[in-house]
Parts: sequence; structure tokens; C-alpha cells
Amino acid sequence: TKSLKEALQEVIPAKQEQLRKLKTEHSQAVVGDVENIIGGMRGLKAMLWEASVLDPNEGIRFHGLSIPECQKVLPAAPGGKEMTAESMLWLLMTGRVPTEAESRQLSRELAEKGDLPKFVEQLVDSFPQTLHPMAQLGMGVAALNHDSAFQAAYEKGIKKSEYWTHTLEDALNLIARLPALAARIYRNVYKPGTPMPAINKDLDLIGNYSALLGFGDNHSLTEYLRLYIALHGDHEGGNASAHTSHLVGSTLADPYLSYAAALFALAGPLHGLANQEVLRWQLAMQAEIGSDVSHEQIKEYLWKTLKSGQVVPGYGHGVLRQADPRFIALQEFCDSRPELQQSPVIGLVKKTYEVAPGVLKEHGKTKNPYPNVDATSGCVLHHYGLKEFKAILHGHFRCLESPGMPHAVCLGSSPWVAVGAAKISVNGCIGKAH
Ligand code: FAM
Repeated sequence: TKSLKEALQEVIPAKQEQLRKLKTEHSQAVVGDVENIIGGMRGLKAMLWEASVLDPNEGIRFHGLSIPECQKVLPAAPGGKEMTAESMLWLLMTGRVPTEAESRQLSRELAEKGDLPKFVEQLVDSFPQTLHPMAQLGMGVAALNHDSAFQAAYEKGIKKSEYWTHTLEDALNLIARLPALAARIYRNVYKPGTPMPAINKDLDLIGNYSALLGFGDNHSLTEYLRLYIALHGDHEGGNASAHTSHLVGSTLADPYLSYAAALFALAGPLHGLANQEVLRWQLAMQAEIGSDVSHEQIKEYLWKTLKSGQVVPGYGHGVLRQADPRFIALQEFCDSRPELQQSPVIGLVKKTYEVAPGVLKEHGKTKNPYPNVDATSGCVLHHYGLKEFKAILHGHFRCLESPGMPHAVCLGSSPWVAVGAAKISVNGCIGKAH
């Protein structure tokens, strides 16, 4: 008798061929569009989204402001130059640039709400070190719903028009607690036994996050994290994680549960995990051909990856058709700092960018041969000493070096997703990774 696996091994190749034929021979049939039925909602005008618009060629604008414009007008932290996560959050939520005083006040409010409930600390401390940090983060966030203001108000009975006040309370509490939660997971997994400082009420959210992680005295990294997290504040609503949170939120599951669901969507290698994939790939390239390499060597390495049937991580996008301006902003950050220019891995990222679009065009599959934000984001963290990541090798999770931060670092990508989590999703289409 056959095992189920053996039986499936006989059936699957024919099914794969059937799907390929359906895609190639019938993709224009009108049912709606087969392309959307198979490939998700890419390109469909099926969603109302206000806070940001993602133009395929120009990239993201936050309430009409491009990234360079945001960098110019959004308040920075005291002593810093980069826009803060709070300033971006304020812009996304209100459509208005906050004053410095408003931004500082929000920082203080978040710092005051930032401590974790004891039982969540205990829960997180009970996880095995080998459990992926993103799985831990999602479970920690879901457990925070113990104190959901929305859930409590809903049980008492509230009008629809009042949902937003309780949702806001939950969303701000959640955002406030993310640094302590993500940092606790990071320390448990990679720096067990090291004492975490208390939240400093005078610091901004990311200043505190950096300190909680153990990098508070590295001003350059803290500034990088501010920029990184502000840039990830929103990316229109059709990406897999934002869409997931809206879909789950449309059932009136509270913001904690909706955001936890978003984190699990983010955890995939084609979405949020891509920046770790890029780091792993660039380090493997470095190990194989060195740091001082020619364009020709990188070209060969790219073809090797493509011929083995894998994607080139950090390249391609569901919507964008040009280099991601978030990638450009992070590259400019690197260019403005001599110590980052010296970094071998950042040098490789830069050189890869000079070659990869040409190779991907020649390969001819991806609709967008240009880099997305993940092509550089994790590699910069690596330079700053956040070298930890998990890799699946030979079917097992293994730690490389002291290795899972990168995606805890993203704070789940989008604080705005948390805010939007209880809004009604427009439809139930499948979101795409972007
Ligand atoms: N390398 C090789 N092939 C690629 C590719 C890449 N970087 N990007 C796309 N393709 C292939 C893709 O797999 C598909 O092949 P099949 O027809 O055999 O299925 C074909 O090109 C057409 O795909 P597409 O329409 O151009 O892209 P999708 O909208 O289907 O997918 C991505 C978009 C982002 C999932 C895809 O470009 C990809 O896998 N990129 C690498 C992973 C990555 O960097 N993800 C991060 C995205 C980031 F912005 C984020 O979510 N944080």
C-alpha cells in the first residue's frame, strides 16, 4: 500500500501542469480574471486606502508626501536627524505633520504605556529558545488582547460610531508595548540572562527600543532604526500583512489579534522575512566569492541562484516597477556615513544593485527587476552588530553565528497596521507580498 505522500507524488506533477496551462492558455478568460483568481488581488482596484499611495514608478507617498519630503518635515528625536516613528504615525493617522511638541507628547504617552503585563513576560520567557522570534512575537501580541479595551467595550455594548476610540486605545497600547516585547524575545533567544534596562520616559519609541535591545549607546544604529521603522510605517493596504490585519479586523477581532495575524503573514520569506533572506544570500555570496569581487563574479552568482530555481531575495515587487525609494533612502543613509561605506556586506549590496537588474531583465520572468527595501535593510543591521538570524538548513532550524532579530526589529513592519486593524476590509481577496 502507498502512503499518502506516495499517492500525492503521483498526482501532483499533473496538477502542476494543469495549473501552468490554466495560467498560460486561459489567463485572459473573463470570469473575472483568472490571473487574479490564481495570483491574488495585484492590480485590482478593490480597496479603499487613505494613508499612503504606492505608485508603481514613484513608490510610496504618505498622505501625499514623498520619502524625502517626510524626511524634511517630520520631527526628529532630540539630538537626532531622522524622522521618528511617532511623527510618521501621527502623519498617517491624522493626515497632518505633527509639531515637535505633539510628536514628543506622543513619545511620552507611548513610553508611559510601554511595560508588559507580568503574565506576558512569563509567557514569553517560557518559550523555547529554538522557537522562531516571529512566532514568539505573534503569540506575545495575541496574549496582550487580555487587556483589550475594544473587546471589553464591545461586550458592554457600543455603537459602531464609537468603535474607533476603543480601537485607538488598543492600538496605542500595542505599539507602546512592542519594543519591550520584541526586545525581550531578542534577549531570551540570543542574549539570555542579560538585564534589560527600564523604559526611559524621556526617550522616543525607537530610542527606547534600541536601548532595550542593548544598543542604546549606538546613536548611529538608533538613527538607522528610526528611519527604517518610519519608512515601514505604511505601504498601501494590499500587501499581505496589512491586508491580513484588515481581513481579521473585519470580523471585529480586536486589534491585538488582527495585528498578530498580520505578523504571521509578514513572517514568510517572500514578505517580511526577505531581509533576512537577503542577508543570508549576501553572506553566502561573500563566503563563496569574497568581498572584493568583480561585477562578472556577482553576475555568475546571480545566475547560479536563478538556475537553481530560487528567487533573488530583495528584488521584485507586487506593485513597484522601479527601485524602491525606501531602498534608496536606506542606501543614502549608508552613503552619508563613512563607517558604513567601509562595510564589506554593504559594499556587496551596492555592487549587487549595479548588476542584478540587468541579470533579472535577461532572465525575463520578474515584472520588476529592481531592488525592494529588503535588499539592504537587514544587511545594515548586520553591520551594526545585529548579526543574528535563523536559517533553515537541512530541514532544521539552526542558529547562524549567535543568530531572528531582523523581523522582530521591524516591529511587525507597520504600526499603522495596528491602528487600522479593526477597520472593515473591503473584500476577501488574497493579499500579495509587497
Ligand atoms: N528572482 C527571481 N524570480 C522572480 C523574482 C526574483 N527576485 N521576483 C519575481 N520572480 C518571478 C516570480 O517568482 C514569478 O515566477 P513564476 O511565474 O514562475 O511564478 C515571476 O517572476 C513573475 O512574478 P512577479 O509578477 O514579477 O512578482 P510577484 O508579484 O508574483 O511577486 C515578490 C512579488 C516580491 C513576491 C517577488 O518579486 C519575489 O519573490 N521577490 C523576492 C523576495 C522578496 O524580495 N520579497 C520582499 C518583498 C518586499 F517588498 C516585502 O514584502 N517586504
